[in-house]
Amino acid sequence: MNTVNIGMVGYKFMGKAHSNAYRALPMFFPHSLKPSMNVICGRNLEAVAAAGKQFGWKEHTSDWRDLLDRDDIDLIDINAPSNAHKEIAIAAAKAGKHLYCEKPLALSLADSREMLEAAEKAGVKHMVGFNYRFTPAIMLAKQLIEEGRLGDIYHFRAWFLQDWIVDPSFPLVWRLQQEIAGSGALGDLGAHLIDLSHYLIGDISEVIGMSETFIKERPLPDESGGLSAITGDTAATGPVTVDDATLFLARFANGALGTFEATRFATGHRSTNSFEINGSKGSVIFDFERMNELQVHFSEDEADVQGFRRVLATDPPHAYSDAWWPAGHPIGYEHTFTHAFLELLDAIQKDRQPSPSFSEGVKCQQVLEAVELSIKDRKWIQVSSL
Ligand code: SOE
Repeated sequence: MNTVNIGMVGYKFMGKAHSNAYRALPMFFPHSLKPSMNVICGRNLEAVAAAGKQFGWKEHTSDWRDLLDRDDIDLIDINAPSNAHKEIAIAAAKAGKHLYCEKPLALSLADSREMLEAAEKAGVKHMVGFNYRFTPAIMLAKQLIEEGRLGDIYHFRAWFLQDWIVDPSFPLVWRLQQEIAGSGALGDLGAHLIDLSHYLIGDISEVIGMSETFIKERPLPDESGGLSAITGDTAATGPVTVDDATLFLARFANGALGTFEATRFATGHRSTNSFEINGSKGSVIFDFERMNELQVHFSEDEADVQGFRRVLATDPPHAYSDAWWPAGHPIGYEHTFTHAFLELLDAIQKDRQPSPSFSEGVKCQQVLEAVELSIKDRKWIQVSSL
């Protein structure tokens, strides 16, 4: 087999990002299995037809069940809203399809565990969409930690800041509804930070958090379901049922301390995704707005040149750099998805589980739920108790 036939459920922001990655793969990673973009699926037939044409899919359908019995579908890529993940993933696993599912894996820890169990029972490959792991500068941070070049790790300090809902007239889109999204800033943005902390530092043992919903009522979206609200005299509103911002403290199993901030109310921050790690021998600082760089400080440097310096992760030996552009030419957000799908196709080719798999999705969900419980009960929660 040198082709992986794909059926993709979802066609908006992530559908576009995933389609772009599938298209780039054979051009930049010709040794990989070749993705074949067979069927794109979405509930609105007209809209999914248009997206399919624009993104380059061969066929489209409005019912994801159509994908299950087809022999020309090996992999189901789920990037529909979070409340659709579980049913599709379990049915697809039972039909023997490999799985890629966007984050957060599910609406609850229990649901995510059922998804993992179904995938393991079916013996299919399963991967969760923590695309930021595949940023070369973040991979460099991991390498420095693993090689002991930062020494013992003391602090992980992370923040993911957006501001797209600061305006109170912004409509009540699905991401602001608990029954569809699971949670708000915590599950959408915090999930990425939690996963990066697992990837870089290790397991989180206990957490305590706080959250706020600053705007509690919002206008309903207009018929397009897009980002515009119903306006005029008939304008109706509905309750926001997720967190606008969540902050939490964490203790890692290895003794490091963590602080996490996820908010959609950081006015002026469009999408600032950053972390800083301090160890006994050095520190790193990462900011996704400058995603090709890692700032590093090593205490062993000569005293007169100590301080943070900028390492550009665009050239060999940095990850993936030889596949893209000549030395010094940066890559962008979309490349993280290409790298993630390269990992998935490589895992299918070599008959191994990709990473991050649904197990990492479950692990993240466990921390999300521990944070929510700590907020509800106003106390520290042991992650392993859930
Ligand atoms: C929207 O808040 C969002 O697109 C997230 O859903 C993504 O996972 C994150 O990468 C950027 O922000």
